[in-house]
Amino acid sequence: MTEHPILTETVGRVGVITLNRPRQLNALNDALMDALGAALLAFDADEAIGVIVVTGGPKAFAAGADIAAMVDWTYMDVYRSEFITRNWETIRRVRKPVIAAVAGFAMGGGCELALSCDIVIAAESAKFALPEIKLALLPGAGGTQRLPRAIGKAKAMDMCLSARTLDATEADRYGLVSRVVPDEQLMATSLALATTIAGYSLPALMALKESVNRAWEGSLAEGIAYERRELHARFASADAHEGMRAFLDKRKPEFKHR
Ligand code: CO8
Repeated sequence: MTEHPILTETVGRVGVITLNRPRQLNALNDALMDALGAALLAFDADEAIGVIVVTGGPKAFAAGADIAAMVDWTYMDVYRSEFITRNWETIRRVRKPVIAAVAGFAMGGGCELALSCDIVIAAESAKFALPEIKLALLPGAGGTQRLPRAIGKAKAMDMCLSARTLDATEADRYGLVSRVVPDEQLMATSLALATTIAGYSLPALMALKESVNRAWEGSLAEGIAYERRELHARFASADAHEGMRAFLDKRKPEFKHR
């Protein structure tokens, strides 16, 4: 029997979505992203729900896009299938507040998923990185646009160009997360916060969320469209396929273009 890539439950007026590919550290394949999008839209439309919490497992929130799925994709594959556009625009359409409850790895697309949420609660074990450059790829789900807005250009460039990982304390200091809590308190804190917010007027919450997003989005749409084409173009490069293949083979990549 195939596992469902996400699990959903409701706790009072809070809709909880749990990413559920633990053996792949919740790598974000199309099935998971389609299910996540559908669950977000269902909770957004559900009058009994005021706030949505997205979480992963104790080891990983999500380790990024599924490298095993992407390794043989060509430029035409990602261009024609509208890789990312199809799923990630859904997250932006959600009008209710979305809280990311992050423990363990939030890498690549996983970090970008957290950045797409309205509030990020990090467990002390949380680790954030945009390591796509190690695969000769680049962040393609808003990372190059949202990260500089969240933590400033200098720190964003440092993270993206070096692929280095931030622990929860550093992420908190940089303003990448809203607060840090002990791992065992992650869900209780996130649910308590979500329950408080869900007690407020929903139309006011939605207007407030939209208004805050206006303040930081600016020309985000143009930036994201540009970023996406650049990520698609990576699939025309031998280095990207070598980077992904080397990861799966558990060896050091041999890039042609250095
Ligand atoms: N894709 C596919 N499988 C993965 C991924 C991934 N991103 N990450 C981990 N796995 C798999 C591993 O291959 C391994 O599988 P197996 O047991 O079959 O060998 C299993 O999960 C456990 O992983 P590790 O053994 O590597 O666990 P470690 O604790 O040693 O290391 C790390 C954990 C550091 C997180 C490591 O797994 C890692 O570096 N993962 C890759 C992180 C990465 O490069 N992420 C970026 C991917 S590219 C990307 O996100 C582009 C964004 C585009 C937009 C997103 C659209 C959805």
